[in-house]
Amino acid sequence: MPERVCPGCGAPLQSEDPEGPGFVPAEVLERDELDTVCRRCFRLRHYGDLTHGPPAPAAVWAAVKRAVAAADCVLLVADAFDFEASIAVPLRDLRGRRLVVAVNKVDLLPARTPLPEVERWVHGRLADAGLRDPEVHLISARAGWGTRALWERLKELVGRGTVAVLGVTNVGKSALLARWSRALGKEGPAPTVSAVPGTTLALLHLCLEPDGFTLLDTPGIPPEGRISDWLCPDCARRVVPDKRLNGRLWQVAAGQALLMGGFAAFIAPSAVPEGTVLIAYGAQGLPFHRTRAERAATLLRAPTGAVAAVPCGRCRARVHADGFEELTVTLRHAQDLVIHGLGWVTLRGGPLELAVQLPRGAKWTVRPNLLGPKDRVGAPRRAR
Ligand SMILES: Nc1nc2c(ncn2[C@@H]2O[C@H](COP(=O)(O)OP(=O)(O)OP(=O)(O)O)[C@@H](O)[C@H]2O)c(=O)[nH]1
Ligand SMILES: [Mg+2]
Ligand SMILES: [Zn+2]
Ligand SMILES: [Zn+2]
Repeated sequence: MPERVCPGCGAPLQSEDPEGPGFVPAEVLERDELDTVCRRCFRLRHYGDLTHGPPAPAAVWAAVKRAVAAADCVLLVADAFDFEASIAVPLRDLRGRRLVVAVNKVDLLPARTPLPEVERWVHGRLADAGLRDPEVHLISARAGWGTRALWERLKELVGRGTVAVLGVTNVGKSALLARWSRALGKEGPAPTVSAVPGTTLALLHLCLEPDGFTLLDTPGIPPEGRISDWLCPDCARRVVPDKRLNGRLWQVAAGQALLMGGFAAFIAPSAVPEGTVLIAYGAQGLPFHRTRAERAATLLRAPTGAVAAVPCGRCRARVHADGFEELTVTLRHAQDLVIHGLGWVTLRGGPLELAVQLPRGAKWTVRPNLLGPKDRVGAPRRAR
């Protein structure tokens, strides 16, 4: 008999180790019902709590390599909110493969965001990352935008072949497959979707139409330096947006600073060109706090509750463990400074030499602005 796997996370089902992946009590496993999912998936689906952590990186890579080897087409899923962190996959390994990029979660972008402009922006960012002119689809697995067209396109591309769905953790790979699964009326549990990074544990094969193509859901690749990954589920819920983004305006003035929760401080220089504005984007649950420049460093390190409810005491120990890095970033008009797994600020006016304080290990990127009027002049980009 072929090995039975959990239809939620791909882990082989077993009833020996209650703490291990794929656990189902023996009597449930024996009933051999279609809707059986493992204990971890059951708890994630019904209570949103996690019984054990993400899969080991070696297991993730093994699954991803197997999926790529079996694929006629690779569907790389990226995240519109945290784009740079979400394309931190070794894109070079995918060269020579039929590749389609789906940028998910576009429902988070402000209403009236011109999507053709976003699509051009995505092409520019991918080209900077070494991927010239891949096929790009802007989608929302949650709202269902663009998902049907993407389905039809994949069908056209692979016929009865195989599509490997890849990406970093938490971009919504399983959510997309779950949406297709529901739309096509597939019986039995869809892949498990959760706010916790590392939900999918192993390769999951899905065939949603008779004689249709095979989809491979894969465990997400863990990106480095994404702040939202360092947090408990409660703090993560405050930092990862769930509603449309709303820019918060800061008329930058000398001697002032802006704090994003207890995570990042942006400190204005002593001379600021007139009319310089920073627009800050982050989840609604992430408090933004304006203060005097000389108070910024202290407030950033202040105990939870002093200016921000995030990170909580427990997360703070982890986030602040290696101290803060202090850097100077020169931003030009229409550039974003993105803090991976947190949010970004867009500059209008300037240029501006910002002093930035970040937890050591957090990654950041300067990029052309995602939202708002575009600067047509090619702006230099810097990343780390
Ligand atoms: N706003 C928004 N959230 C989404 C969308 N798609 C997925 N999500 C959320 O993103 C989170 C991660 O979704 P998953 O489908 O579990 O992500 P994944 O890429 O399979 O993650 P791993 O299995 O950990 O690699 C969940 O909280 C989803 O509700 C979307 O289109 N819009
Ligand atoms: Mg998944
Ligand atoms: Zn499972
Ligand atoms: Zn926390």
